[in-house]
Amino acid sequence: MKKIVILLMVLSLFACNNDNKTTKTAESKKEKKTVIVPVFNADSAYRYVKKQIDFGPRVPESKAHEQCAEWLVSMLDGFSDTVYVQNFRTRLFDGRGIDGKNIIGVFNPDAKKRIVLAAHWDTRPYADADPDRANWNTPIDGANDGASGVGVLLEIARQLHNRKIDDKIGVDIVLFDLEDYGAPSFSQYNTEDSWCLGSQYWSKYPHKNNYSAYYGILLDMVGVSDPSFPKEYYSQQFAPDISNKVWRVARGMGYDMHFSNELGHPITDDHYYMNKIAGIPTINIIHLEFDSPNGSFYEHWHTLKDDIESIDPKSLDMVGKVVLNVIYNE
Ligand code: AHN
Ligand code: ZN
Repeated sequence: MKKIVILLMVLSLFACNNDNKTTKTAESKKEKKTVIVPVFNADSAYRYVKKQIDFGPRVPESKAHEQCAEWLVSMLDGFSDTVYVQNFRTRLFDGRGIDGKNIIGVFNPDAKKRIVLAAHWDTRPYADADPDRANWNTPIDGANDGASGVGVLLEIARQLHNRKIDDKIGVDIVLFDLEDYGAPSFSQYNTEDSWCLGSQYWSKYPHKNNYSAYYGILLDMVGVSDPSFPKEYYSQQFAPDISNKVWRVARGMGYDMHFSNELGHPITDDHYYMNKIAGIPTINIIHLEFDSPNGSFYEHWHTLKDDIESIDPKSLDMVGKVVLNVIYNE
């Protein structure tokens, strides 16, 4: 775990082509940036996913939720320059008041150009998509739905700690709470704005006054085998340049089978509110299936089978490597 292999990459993305002169000038040399991108460790990310699941379902206000929060804070504290714990109180779909906790790790706090990386760390209290209705009120492990994105981001945090990113780039890792407590499908409650309560709160009241970022990347359900990441609809609406850039990098790395240029369905996820309320152009890297019976989500979504068996370290690796490549080449 202490050993880090360094990969040398030459960035050609921003190389300018409008120079037809045969002599190389100092100017044209400057346009090529040599960047060292640290190597994402899939085993480490996988352990971070497993660790979360071992706490039990992280349902807000439960013991497992509290213990997991403590662990996440200590991890980000070890990796980042500053950790913010944003405690907030909000309302659930049924009007009940509930406490939540967004956890934010900040790298290079003084950099003006910032990138925000996000995932949700809470898990759904209802397995309301389970084939067995007796399970509908049972909380889920959320291995893919929640833990996968957080596991990748923790490994990215570890890499950011080991190899400092350019001083001009600030990175904020935001772990949202209360993403997955939306109105159950078996209830009569209105689902509108009942999801993503942590990101709605943070988008209204960011951890720092006047906070903004150049762009954001949300990771949701990035852990299944042979994933398909079409360009999610809202990402393409709100942040087409970011979406296109990330997909270009991914496809350039040989992941074109997984990062297709197809347009995916709109998903009301944390990035929606980051775009709508905070005004940060944010994309969602989310596994979506066109022929899925449950509205484009993966087969074990919101069922008791969203457990560690659903997680393939190769997928965590792919997503982690793409995000690291994007941010270190910024
Ligand atoms: C809707 O189902 C509208 N939003 C769900 C977003 C989500 C739930 N992502 C993970 N779990
Ligand atoms: Zn969910």
